[in-house]
Amino acid sequence: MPQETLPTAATARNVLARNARRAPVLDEERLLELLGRDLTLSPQDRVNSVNLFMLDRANLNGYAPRKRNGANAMKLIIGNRNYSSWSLRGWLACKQSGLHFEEMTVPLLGADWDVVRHTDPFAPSGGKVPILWDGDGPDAAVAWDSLAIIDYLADKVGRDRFWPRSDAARAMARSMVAEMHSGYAALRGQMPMNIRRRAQDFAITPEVRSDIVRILTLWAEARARFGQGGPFLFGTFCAADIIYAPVVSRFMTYGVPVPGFASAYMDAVWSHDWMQAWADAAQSEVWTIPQVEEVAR
Ligand SMILES: N[C@@H](CCC(=O)N[C@@H](CS)C(=O)NCC(=O)O)C(=O)O
Repeated sequence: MPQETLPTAATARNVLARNARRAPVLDEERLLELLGRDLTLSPQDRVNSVNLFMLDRANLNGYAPRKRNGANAMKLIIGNRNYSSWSLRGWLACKQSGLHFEEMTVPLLGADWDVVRHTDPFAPSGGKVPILWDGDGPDAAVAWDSLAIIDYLADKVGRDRFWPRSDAARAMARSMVAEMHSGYAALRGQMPMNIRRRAQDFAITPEVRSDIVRILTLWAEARARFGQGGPFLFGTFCAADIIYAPVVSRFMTYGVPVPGFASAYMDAVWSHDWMQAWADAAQSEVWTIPQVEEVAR
């Protein structure tokens, strides 16, 4: 796994800054031409360019989703798969919806991030990912924030795809999701998601320990009361599993010791096809975020 940091040299960022506003459409041919003419690129730079290009094609010059079977495809903008836990949740939510969507990955906190985050596609969220664009032109629907994306998609395809049917199970699932979304500050801050990494002898602080205990307690209760129909928190894969999936990854990265039932649950999440696909893609990403890597040392 490459550990080098993103280059600070002017790369595709400058190309976009110079041309995106002037050119009505910065298409692939034009971008490659500009890159070839103006810049000497390292392999790392090329990856950034491709991603900026993908973004450009989708949105930089106005939102223009491609059609599939006559219907507009939704577009999900996500950050680095290795690090962006909220992106993982938004992406899993799109998978769970069963709807077709296109995805665009932007490397967070890299040399280009400060430029990219101020472009139009990021305006609704104020420069954060994930963002889901659905539709065309001024009437396009846009949902940002992972929980809003879950709610938006559940409204679109039916609540049962995302939430347990019984009132008792659903009330608990919704509460667990809300709690993850608004809480666990210590765990989120001190154990950032880093899918590729396996930390040795990671020191768990008392604040993180109490977040972990709370999460394990909730997992245990959900599994015991509502988990009969399958290996996930409420039996079948649902919004609660989507929201806790990055926690599974964190527990693995930082070597958190867990009881057997939690280990079995984590195995189920980790071996889910979508998680495997996400983790594989995270493995092949070349970007690193040094401040997150530092935490695991
Ligand atoms: N509450 C939001 C959080 C979104 C968020 O903080 N995303 C992070 C990536 S995981 C981000 O965009 N960070 C880049 C930045 O703030 O510059 C959600 O649920 O989606």
